[in-house]
Amino acid sequence: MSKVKLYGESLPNMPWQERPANVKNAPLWRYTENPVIKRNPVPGVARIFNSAVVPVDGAYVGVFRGEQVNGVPFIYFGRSKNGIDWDINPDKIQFVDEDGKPFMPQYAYDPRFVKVEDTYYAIWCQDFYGAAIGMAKTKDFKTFTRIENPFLPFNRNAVLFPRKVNGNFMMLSRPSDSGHTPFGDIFVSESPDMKYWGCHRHVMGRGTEWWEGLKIGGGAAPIETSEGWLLFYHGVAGTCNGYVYSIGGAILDRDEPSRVKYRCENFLLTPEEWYEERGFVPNVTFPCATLCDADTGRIAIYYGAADTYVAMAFTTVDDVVSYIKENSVTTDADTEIGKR
Ligand code: BMA
Repeated sequence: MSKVKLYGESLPNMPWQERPANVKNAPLWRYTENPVIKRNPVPGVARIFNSAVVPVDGAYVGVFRGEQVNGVPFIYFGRSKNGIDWDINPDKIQFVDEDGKPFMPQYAYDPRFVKVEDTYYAIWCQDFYGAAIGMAKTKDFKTFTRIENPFLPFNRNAVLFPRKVNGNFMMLSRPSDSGHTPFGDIFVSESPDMKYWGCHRHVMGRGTEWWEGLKIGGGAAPIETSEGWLLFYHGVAGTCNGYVYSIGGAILDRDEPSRVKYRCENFLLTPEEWYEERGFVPNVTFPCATLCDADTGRIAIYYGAADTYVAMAFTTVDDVVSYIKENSVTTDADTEIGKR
């Protein structure tokens, strides 16, 4: 039983490895068999990375960023019994619009997948006169019904909360430019109906620390704990040799998620292994999903590695929350309500 309460379901069969003896001080440890999805995983798809999974009926399903052999990314669907070995459908997801007509974005990438009430929502980046957020919902993983774009361009990173807060759906996002964006803060927006979004609040800005000094963006769906919403996000350093993407951690107020309670000044994980340092884009660790077991406090993080692979890392709610709290540095822009 963990000291920090993790709200959610029991997942006794979730992927898991105990902390290795040689990882003493780090808050996360990598799966020893990484990467879990390797190159050329499906005919016509060169790389799968930055992808998201959810538990369903004792097994797992996921939405995957599949970079086709012509370089264009689309969203693919997959299933797994154990959360590690994935059977990915070779045909990209064919969305329908709310009238049931086929819908296919020009491209689609970095999907998140979040269950809210009885519906699963996929959220990704697509073209809408520039990079913007696309969304779809499903209940059966057969029909994915596109929901109209929640936000104006440009925005490439959106993450839904797993439940309503104060009666409204909540979504984190990171307004940007349409390119490789050398700036960016995380905001939160509310919606009563998943259609109209407003009450925008600033959550947190790029960090004062070098590893996240250029920009930040949402990662996995926030995890509800007794300390607040545990958020794994990405932070980017701009080096003379390109961007470096690390995984960061923060804890948001449960009732007012635009207030950051704790924010870890250290990265939780940064590119160190060959599959993180070497690939289509070197030096990228990009979290998009977690699996959690409310009984034990175990957390598995799925992250994209070097824009080429899917990798996993583990922690427990006690380990990661205490690490974030012990190393927390917040600014006024973090702790304020974020309304001007
Ligand atoms: C970001 C996004 C991610 C990608 C990262 C590193 O801007 O496009 O999909 O993983 O860059 O290339």
